Amino acid sequence: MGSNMKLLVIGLGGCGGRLADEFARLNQRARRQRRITVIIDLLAINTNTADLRALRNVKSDDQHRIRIGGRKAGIHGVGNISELAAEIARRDADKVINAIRQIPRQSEADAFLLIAGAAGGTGSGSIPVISKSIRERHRDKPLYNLIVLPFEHEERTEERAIYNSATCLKLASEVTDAIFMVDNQRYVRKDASLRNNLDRINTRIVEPFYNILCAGEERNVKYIGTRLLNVTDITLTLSGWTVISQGRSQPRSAGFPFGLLRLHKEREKESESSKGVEAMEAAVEELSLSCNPEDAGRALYLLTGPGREMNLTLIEKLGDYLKTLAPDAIMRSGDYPRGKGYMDVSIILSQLATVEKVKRYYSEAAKVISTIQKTQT
Ligand SMILES: Nc1nc2c(ncn2[C@@H]2O[C@H](COP(=O)(O)OP(=O)(O)OP(=O)(O)O)[C@@H](O)[C@H]2O)c(=O)[nH]1
Ligand SMILES: [Mg+2]
Repeated sequence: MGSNMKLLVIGLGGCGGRLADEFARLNQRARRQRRITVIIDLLAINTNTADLRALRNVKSDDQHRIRIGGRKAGIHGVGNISELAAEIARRDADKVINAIRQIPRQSEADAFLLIAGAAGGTGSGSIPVISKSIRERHRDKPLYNLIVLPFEHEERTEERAIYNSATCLKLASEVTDAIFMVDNQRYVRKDASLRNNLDRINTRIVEPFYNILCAGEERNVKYIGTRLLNVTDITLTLSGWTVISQGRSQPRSAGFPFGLLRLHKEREKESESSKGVEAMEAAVEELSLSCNPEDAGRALYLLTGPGREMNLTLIEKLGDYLKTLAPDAIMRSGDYPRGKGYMDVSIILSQLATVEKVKRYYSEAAKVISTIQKTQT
C-alpha cells in the first residue's frame, strides 16, 4: 500500500497567488477524476488586495487570502522593490504561521510548496523570508519552492528583473530543500500564442505535477502497477535546483486516409514501447527550464498510461534512456496505470550541479550592484 504526496501550497505575490489558484484546480480535478486529495490546503499572500480578490479557487476568507504590509505597502503592492517586501514579510510572518496552524488537517501534509515570481517585488522578496520562518516551525516537513523566472523582454527592459531574480534564488536556495525552476520564456518560445496569456502558461506550469502527486494513491486491484511511486521516492529525489516536465505520446489516429492504410497498419504493429519512448522524448524537450541533464544528481520518471500496455521491460527501457542523458543521477521510477489511449511520462531532474541561467543572473546582478556602488561614491 502506498500513499500519494499531499502538499500545503502557499502562493506569494501576483504570480504566486495565481499559480496557487491553478494548483487548487489541479486538486479539484484529482478529486473528481481519481477521488484523491493532492493538496491539503492553499494560502495566498500579497501586499496587493486587488490581486488577492481576483483569485478564483483559493478560499476567500482572510485566513486563506492574507494581506501583508498594511499601510507600509499601500494597496497596490511594493512596486518591484523586493527588499521592502522582505522587510514586510519579516514583520508579518506570524500571520502566515498562524494561518497554517489553523488549517484543520495541516499535519497530513507531506511537504510545503511555496510559489512566487522571481522578478517582481512582493513574491520575490517574501518567499525566502516566509520559507525560513515556516521551516523553523515545521522541521519535520520538507519545504520546496516553485520559482518562476521572467520573460526575456522583462530581463531586457525592467531594471530590477535580474537583480530581484538573483537575490530571490540565492536566498531561497539557502532555506529550502529544493527549488523547482520554471522559465516563463520557454512557454512563449514553444507557442507564440501564449505571449499574453498567463492563465494558459499557468495551466502548463502546473500540469506536470498532476500524475506525480497522484501516483502513490492507494488503488483498486485493477490499478495495481508494477512499481508504485510514493512520497518517499519524491522526497528522496528533490534536492536543490530542480526542473520538472511531462511529455505525451502522439495519439494514434484511427481513421487514416486510404493510401496511408498500409503505413497505418505498420504503425499499429509498433510495440507499445515506442509510445513510452515518444512520451519520454517529449518530456525531455519540455523541461521547465532548459538545463543539461548531465548535471543532475538525482532523477525520477513516472510512466502513466493504460495498464495493459505497461510492463517492466518498458519501464526499464525508459530508465536506460534517461540514464544515457543523466548518467550521474540516482534514479527512481514508477508506473501509474491510469487513462486510455496515450502515455504520459513525467520527469524530475534534481540536485542540478549548475544551472546556466542562475549563474548568469548571479553575475549580471553583481555587475548591477557594482554600478550602483560606483554612482553612489
Ligand atoms: N507564469 C506566470 N508568471 C507571472 C504571472 N504573474 C506575473 N508573472 C511573472 O512574475 C514576475 C512578476 O511577479 P509578480 O508576481 O507580478 O510580482 P509581485 O510578487 O506581485 O510583486 P509586486 O507586484 O512588485 O509587489 C514577472 O516575471 C511576470 O512575468 C502569472 O500569473 N503566471
Ligand atoms: Mg503584484
